[in-house]
Amino acid sequence: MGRRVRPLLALAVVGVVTLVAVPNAGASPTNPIYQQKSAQYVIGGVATGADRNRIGGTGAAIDAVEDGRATVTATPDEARRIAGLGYRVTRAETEGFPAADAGYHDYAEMMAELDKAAKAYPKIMRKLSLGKSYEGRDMPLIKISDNVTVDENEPEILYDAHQHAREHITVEMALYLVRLFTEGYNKDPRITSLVNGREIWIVPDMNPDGGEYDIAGGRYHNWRKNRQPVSGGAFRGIDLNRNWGYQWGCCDGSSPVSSSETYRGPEAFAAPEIQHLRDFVLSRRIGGVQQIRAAIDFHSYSELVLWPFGFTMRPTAPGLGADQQQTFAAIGGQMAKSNGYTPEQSSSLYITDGSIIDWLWATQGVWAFTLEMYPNSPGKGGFYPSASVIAAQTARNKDASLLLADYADCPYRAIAKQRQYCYRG
Ligand code: 0X9
Ligand code: CA
Ligand code: CA
Ligand code: CA
Ligand code: ZN
Repeated sequence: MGRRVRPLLALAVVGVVTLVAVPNAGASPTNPIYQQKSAQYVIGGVATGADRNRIGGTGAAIDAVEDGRATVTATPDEARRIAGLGYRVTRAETEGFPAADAGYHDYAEMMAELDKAAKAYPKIMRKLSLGKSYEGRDMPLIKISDNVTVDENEPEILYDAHQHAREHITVEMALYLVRLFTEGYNKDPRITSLVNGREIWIVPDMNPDGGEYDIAGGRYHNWRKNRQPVSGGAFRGIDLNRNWGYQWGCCDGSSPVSSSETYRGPEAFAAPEIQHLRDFVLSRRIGGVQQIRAAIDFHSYSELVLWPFGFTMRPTAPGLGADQQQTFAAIGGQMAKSNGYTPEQSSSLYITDGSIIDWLWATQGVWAFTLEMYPNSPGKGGFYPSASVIAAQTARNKDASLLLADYADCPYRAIAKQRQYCYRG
């Protein structure tokens, strides 16, 4: 498949030229300042490399230097120390998305929209909490179903978005699904029957800290990972989609180096955001039976439908036999037909170890897909497509999303083996 553009990681790393990574001198992993909440500050009077080193020496992360001003991410103590060195320190205004992209939802706007929907559709929608991100942001968990307060015996499906900070269009996708299932209920018969016959879980924002950091100061920072300090505070961020605990770090599909874009973390499930989704999924295992049958993990960009495994190029592996592989390929192919994406096993893109879909499938038997959304080339905006495409590019995945929800009762229907696998007895 070499003809295809492979925008994903390779192109991602060249983005911010002004970025200066300053390793943190006297940082200690037990230093209590790392327990404090970080924020962005603007530092005035930053002219020379010596200025940057002095500022970096406090432990603050220098995000960018422009026109004599540095934007840093710092704890309150670090900010005080920078001020103590004689620099002018102000809190960076949180301006949300750049004005031209105001159509995207920042964290506060996302929360407001979810609260509004939960209030408007209390019979079929609940807004719960998955847990808190590293910096303490609430991670919403949405349930949509008839009799929503009751755990009914209905196939469950999970949609999660935004493991990667700069992939903001995936949050829009999750919000689209919330609107689709709520506003379409008792209007569109297909939606009505899915809301009645399934329990739908939506996690719109797996990486709220990274997402807010990526737009801090009204500029994009080309950020991918979460924001927890690693290597004793020298760097920040674990790649959440390399931190899952199945074949973690096995196969050169992630990096052991903490400054890397694909840093897998010091151990599997080191990121609190990933722990929370893992614990939720495990909590859906009832009487030894995982209730979640299917999942879509939304990413951008490349316009792909991907299925397990990512850790090996082999189409089958222990736990993924020929029938399962064919079922993945059949459903993936149908989804791709509906949205015009390219369907393939996830490793045909590149090997990834510690990804969510490998864990969901191998340890929970969840039919898990990754969708890489719009665009399919860096020329169309890469990770930052114009807000004007949101409506079309989220609606484009309506059928793929509904199709998988529909299959959740018995995915083997896709290869006509439902008798063999689903209705024995
Ligand atoms: O590298 C990733 O995590 C995904 N691409 S992205 O540019 N959005 O970062 C692809 C993941 C595909 N592989 C698996 N899901 N295993
Ligand atoms: Ca907005
Ligand atoms: Ca129900
Ligand atoms: Ca249930
Ligand atoms: Zn991604």
